[in-house]
Amino acid sequence: MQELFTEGKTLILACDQGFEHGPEDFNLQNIDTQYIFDLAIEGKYNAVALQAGLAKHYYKGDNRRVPLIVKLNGKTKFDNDDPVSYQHTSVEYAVQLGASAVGYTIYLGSSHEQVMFKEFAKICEEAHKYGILAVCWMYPRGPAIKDDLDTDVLAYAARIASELGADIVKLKFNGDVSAMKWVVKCAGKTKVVFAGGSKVSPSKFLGVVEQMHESGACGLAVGRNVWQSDQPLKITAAIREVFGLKHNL
Ligand code: FBP
Repeated sequence: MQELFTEGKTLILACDQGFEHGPEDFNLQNIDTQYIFDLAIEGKYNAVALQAGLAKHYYKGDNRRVPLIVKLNGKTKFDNDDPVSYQHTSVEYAVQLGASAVGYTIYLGSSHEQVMFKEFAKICEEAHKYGILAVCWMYPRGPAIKDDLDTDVLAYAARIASELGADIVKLKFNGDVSAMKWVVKCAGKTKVVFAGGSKVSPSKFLGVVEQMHESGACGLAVGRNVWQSDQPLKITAAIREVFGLKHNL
């Protein structure tokens, strides 16, 4: 079985977009969660991140070769002005499903941020009691946020995730390597992974991946730029190379 970290690095294949954005992100091939697991196994990903309902149906047999991150909350694309995303699945159930980690999204800057802070802090406590990790998708969004990619905002997001108890924080990347180095520092001992974003050309994406690596990230939690690609294993090999991981895929 693959481990959640390889030489301190982690590459997570995210597939919670069906919930967050809707099926429009998918096609006839990648809408099949088995396709995502096949990619994760062949691409030697350190984890697949998805909702419990998908894990229940697919996290069995050979698919267990890749560690599982179960998302405990989720919201739709219809709710972005002042977003809130409540916990709808327990840590205990994630553990029963075989999870190595649980994931939770916080919308820093929403008028509901306190609810999400409280839920996530409790999730960290429970996850650590079970001996699994807690991953925070920390997305500044809502009435208090003018620019979600502002360095001070991202640094604040990183810091709060760390102070709440996250083992890994997932952040968006603003393209300024020296600024993002500061953001990574603000996360302290919490490891930083960057989100992939909507699909761009492979060369553009890999240029950003190089900058992400240079910023001190321990990896990526990427979805669309991999599973929407015609050559997902080729792009995976290139990402692995940037992070200094073996890539004889
Ligand atoms: P992508 O690499 O496809 O962008 O996935 C990263 C991710 O964080 C997903 O885990 C999540 O569903 C989505 O982006 C959230 O996107 P948005 O910023 O539109 O809410």
